[in-house]
Amino acid sequence: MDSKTLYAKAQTLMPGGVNSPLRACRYVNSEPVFIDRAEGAYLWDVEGRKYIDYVLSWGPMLLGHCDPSVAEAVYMAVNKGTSYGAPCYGEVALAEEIQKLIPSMEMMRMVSSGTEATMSALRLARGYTGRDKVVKFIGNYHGHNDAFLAAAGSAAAAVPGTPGVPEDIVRHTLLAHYNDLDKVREYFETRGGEIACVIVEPAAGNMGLVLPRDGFLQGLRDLCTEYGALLIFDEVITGFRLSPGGAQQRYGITPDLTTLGKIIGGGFPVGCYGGKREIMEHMAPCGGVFQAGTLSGNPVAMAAGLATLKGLQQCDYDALEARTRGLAEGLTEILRSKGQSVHLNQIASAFTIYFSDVPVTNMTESSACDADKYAAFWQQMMAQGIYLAPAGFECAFTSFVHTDEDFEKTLEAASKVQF
Ligand code: HOZ
Repeated sequence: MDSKTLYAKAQTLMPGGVNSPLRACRYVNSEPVFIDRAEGAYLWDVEGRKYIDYVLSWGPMLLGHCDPSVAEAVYMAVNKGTSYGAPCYGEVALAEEIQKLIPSMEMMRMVSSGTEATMSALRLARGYTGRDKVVKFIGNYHGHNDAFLAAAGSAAAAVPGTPGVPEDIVRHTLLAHYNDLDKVREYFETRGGEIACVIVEPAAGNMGLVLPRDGFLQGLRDLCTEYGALLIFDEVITGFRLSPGGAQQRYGITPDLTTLGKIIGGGFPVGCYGGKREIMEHMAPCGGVFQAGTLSGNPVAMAAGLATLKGLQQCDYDALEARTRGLAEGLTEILRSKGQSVHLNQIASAFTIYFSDVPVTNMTESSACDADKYAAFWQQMMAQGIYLAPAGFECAFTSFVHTDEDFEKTLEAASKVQF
């Protein structure tokens, strides 16, 4: 069946024909292609067309699709059963590996998605501090839990007022612009005793890639320490991508709690939250804060995650960063040579090129970008086999298996785009 037929059928079965809104490709005035398979840096759609993949399942496939050691670990795990709902070796091994790479995660809990991880971390922060308020940044996306669907990034930005989220819940969410430390300070000065935590994407990846200004993360750390609130780094995107120890290693700031997602499952549905032992011991059965799940610590996902983290430690992060910068700057130059006003944000193996007259440092600037220009760019790149995120407010990701030839083909495709 071709993508068009599948999409028509899907629309009768699922809202918008998709299981996650962005995939409907409405932000790029288009329709989705249905994927048949993936290997290395490539995707193939159901009609056999091959794409160079810069979405990488929204980040986690840093080793590329179907990495042989991950695949082997998964086959071995599947042969031993797919779910026990009981403790298993894999969850201990993965937790140990995560702790080695992210030492601030002295204890942790495995869950099944990033949404579950942030939701649980928030409950823990509230239970630990006995306070209700959370400071969150406009355009940061922490999954679809009620408390975080206030001025969220990614596709949630398009849902005005977010129907279904009670006002009673979001009144506990205090909003600040990303990089606006003064606003956060004001919140602490006026209601510091009510704030349980500040949650932040240490490099934001859901309003495009937006980097923290010098001093921003340290300022958050200092305010949280001063007022007895917890600092939560949502590293679902940055974890193991910005460096082997994530954004906290790269920026040298230690949060109280960290949330991780898909990458620690090698693409399987996994999340994890963890941090200081003293805080984590407030979770049941040690403490009174509750969270549970049959699929938490799932043996197949744990095996995939462990193989992924072991594989990543063999990789040259500096080399990939330099090559990614070359690609991103090359694309930026090509677009400028076509008269387009664009700005690039890049770090490690992630980047966003904004169709914007000004550099992008927060959601207001990100939302003001020219969405139609991005749509035109996206459509023409797709037609040439370059798979980019179907919205201008997402990141492009590279993997350790993208080749120089892939990058050259991508630049060549961009040079043929017409506006
Ligand atoms: N939340 C993802 C974008 N940052 C999109 C998830 C998906 O559609 O798979």
